[in-house]
Formats: sequence, structure tokens, C-alpha cells
Amino acid sequence: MTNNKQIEKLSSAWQGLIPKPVSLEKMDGCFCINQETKIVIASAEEEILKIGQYLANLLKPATGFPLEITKSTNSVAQNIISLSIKHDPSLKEEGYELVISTESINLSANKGHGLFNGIQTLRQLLPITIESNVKQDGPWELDALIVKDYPRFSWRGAMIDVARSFFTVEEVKRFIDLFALHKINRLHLHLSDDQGWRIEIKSWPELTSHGGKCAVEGGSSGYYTQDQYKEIVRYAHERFMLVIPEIDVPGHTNAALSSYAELNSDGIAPPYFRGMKVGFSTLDTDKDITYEFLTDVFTEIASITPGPYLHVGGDEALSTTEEEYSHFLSRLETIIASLGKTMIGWGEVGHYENLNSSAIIQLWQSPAKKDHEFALKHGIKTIMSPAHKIYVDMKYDESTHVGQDWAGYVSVETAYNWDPTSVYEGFNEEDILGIEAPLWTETIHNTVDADYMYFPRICGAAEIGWSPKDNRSWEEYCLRLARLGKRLEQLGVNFHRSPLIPWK
Ligand code: TNX
Repeated sequence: MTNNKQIEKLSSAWQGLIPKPVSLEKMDGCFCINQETKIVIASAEEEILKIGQYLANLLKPATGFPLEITKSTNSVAQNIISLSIKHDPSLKEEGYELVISTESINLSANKGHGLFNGIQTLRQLLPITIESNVKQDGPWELDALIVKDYPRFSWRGAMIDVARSFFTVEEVKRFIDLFALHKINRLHLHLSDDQGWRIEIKSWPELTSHGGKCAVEGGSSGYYTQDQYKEIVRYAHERFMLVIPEIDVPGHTNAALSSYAELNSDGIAPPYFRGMKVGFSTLDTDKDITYEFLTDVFTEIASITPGPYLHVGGDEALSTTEEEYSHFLSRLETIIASLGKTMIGWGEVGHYENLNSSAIIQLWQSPAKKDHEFALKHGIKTIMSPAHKIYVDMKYDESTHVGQDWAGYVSVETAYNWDPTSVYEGFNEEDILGIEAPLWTETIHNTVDADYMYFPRICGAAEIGWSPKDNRSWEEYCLRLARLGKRLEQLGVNFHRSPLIPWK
């Protein structure tokens, strides 16, 4: 057998699964979902019932089957998809075991999150027509197999910059669904920047009535009311995804400064900013009102964010001195701590020498900038977002019609072929929470372009975050991605048909 054939054989056993599971063992025969198949849940717990409902809703449009959900502890029954909770430490928080026999499908996990992840695997094993929202012909056949699976990292994130260009609640929900298909479990919303303020703050209403009306040239303006934000959080939560809100300070604040004159050192509100340059704006680190402002903003956001994290940005504060920056962060840290939340900041926050070691640093700059050395010195946990590997606003190559290239081109291969432990020197696996792929939107103003930049690179990021390092190879990944392409097409995703991938 030639090497290529071997890879193909290997890959076809894994079908179109992305991220690749820890283990998959094929058995003889197959199982077919039909009109009579029942979803059986062993526990009466509300969460499990909801997951059963999610599965039924997922299967209904394309199959046309209104699959019944029943409660029973008899998991040896035939023609069922059973969802059950078990205790298997090897599966950890998010893992699952999926057993497809000729008789039934048994999905089990320690937690609801594991069941949800297992459903995404089941979904990727079904014919791609399952993704259709109109009735399709079956058969809805699945090869008999056993998958045992759990993630390598707990943080597998996607970021969307809704500040440069706004994306509506419905658009964000669509991304949540597409990301969940790949077991992504963090959605980071970049809610403020020089070009716009996107979240209602009741005690500072001009932030949205004025700051919400601006956007980058050619982009969309707008903002989320607190109720709309809560709806995003709820929708994400139902898909086991945690929302991380970011208010970027002290730089990247022109929209806020333009909304409130009193936040400015000279008491004069600057005009809107619609350009692309960074690093020119800053909150006044000496003024008391700055800290009143930050307390109000973060208190309101904390009250509508059930998750434990608040992201404070902290990047590219090029208009504050080192001393001002440290003073600012020490006060900000106190505010975040008083709200009972964990602070996350971009790499530069590590330059503040008294940074609390419970903070989290999101590394993004090239290793030459040495942000990672500061992070290591603090003994702090990190999220890996190296721009030259995982920034999905970077162009794929010179022909990409949107995006930037300051960190270089990020091809589908570049975005896949790296490991979180080796981009920056000195990190052990334990120092790393996981990975996150940011989409900055200076040049990306609608979902068609956002799809194009996220996909398929976000699929690779999801696999880097989930799958064991030694199981991954670019050559084999290409073949799985080629199959997944059909599913993305069916889902209406405008993905980049990279010439590196042998698309089907
Ligand atoms: C750098 S990444 C930024 C953003 C820009 C992005 C464009 C980071 C923390 N700051 O403000 O949007 O580059 O690629």
C-alpha cells in the first residue's frame, strides 16, 4: 500500500470527525435511526431531559421523525438512543463514551456537557443531509463503533470582535451553533473598542446611545441591550458554552471617551473614530471618575454574566506610561476581585509586576515580544492565541479579499500545524488552559466574510484544543476536513476552499 493509501484508509475510519476523538474502534454492522427509534434518558434530571430535547430537535427537520423521549433505566432495549450519566474518572468533565451497536446507541458521560459533546460526534457520524432543515430521504445509518473521548484542554475558544463591526444576536447565535459542532466551549465577545461600544450600561447610557452608533468604516454599528446579552449567554449556556465579556481598557477606549467628556484628561470628548489604527486612546489613569466608571461598567456586566471571568483587555495601551499602566491595573484588579470574578487580560497585563497570580493571560504577540516570559514569571495560567498561528482575521494568502497580514498569512495548514506547548518557550501543558481563535473585524463586516475567515481554520483550532497531540497529523487531517467540507456546505457556511485540501 502506498503511503497515501494508508493515510486515506486511516482517515476514512475516522470519517469526517473534527475534532478527532481520543479513540474509535469500528465494529461490524450498523444502526439505523428510524420512525420508531426512541430517545431514552435514564435520569429525570432537568438537564438531561433538555439534552434529550436538543438531540430530538437536531434530528427532526431532516429525518422528519418526531422522536419520542422516554424515561427508563433499561438501556439494553432495542432501537433506542440512550443518554445516561455514569461515573468514569477517565472521561473527566467533558468526555463521553458513544457505543453504536446494531441494536442501539448508548451515549454516556459523567456530566451533561459530556453528553452534549457526544451528540456532536453522533451528528458528525450521520449523513451530511442530517444538517438540512427540510425533510430528506434516509437511511439514517451509522456504522457500529465505540468512541471514547475527552478533551486535552479545558479552554477551547472563539472570539468575535463585535466592536469594530457589530453582529446581531441572531448572527452570534448562528456562530454559537457552528462552533458547538466542533466542541468549542468558550465564546469571547470583544464588546468595546475605539470604534464602538456594544453593551448597554444602565448607569452610563451615552455609551450606547452615542458610542453604539459608530463603527469602523464600512462596518455595522449597534449594541446589545442587557436583555439581549442575557439571551446570548442563555443560548450559549444551553450549548455548554461560556460567554467571556471583554471591555478593553485603558486603551482602545475612544468610543467611551467620545461618549463622556468627563472621562478625558482635557474634559473634551473626541469625535468618533472609524479608522484602523490602534494605541492612540486611553482612559485617564489619575482621575477618580475613571475608576467610578470601571466599577459601574464591570459591576453591571458581572451581574448579567454567570460565568467566572471578566476580560479587561489591557492590550496596546501605547498612550499610557509603564507607571500609569501599573497603577491602573492595580486598581482594576481590586474592582474585578470585589466582584468575585477572575480577571483575564491580553499578554501585556503581565508587564504589571504585582499582577495577582489568579489572573489569566491571553498571549497573542509574537514570541519576540517576550510577553510569555512575564506570564511565566507570575506563574500564571495562559490562553494561547498566537496571532501568527490562530488569528482568523489574518489573510490565508495574498489573494484573500478581506483581513490583515501584519502577523503574516495564516493558511489552513499554518493554523493547524502547531502545538500550544511549543509556540512560546518554557510552557508545560499544565500552565496552559487552552487555545482561542480571535476574529478581529476591522475588515470583516458581515457573516459571509466572517464565515470565510473562521472556516475552516476554527475547525483546526478546535482539534488542537481537543485532540491528543500524538494523534494529530496534517496529512490525515486534510482528508477529514475534505469530508467535513460537505457538511459545512450543507450548513450554509461560506468556508474558504483552500487549495491545500482535497475537497470532495
Ligand atoms: C491587534 S490582538 C489587536 C486588535 C486588532 C488586531 C487586528 C490584540 C489584543 N489587539 O486591536 O484588532 O490586532 O489583527
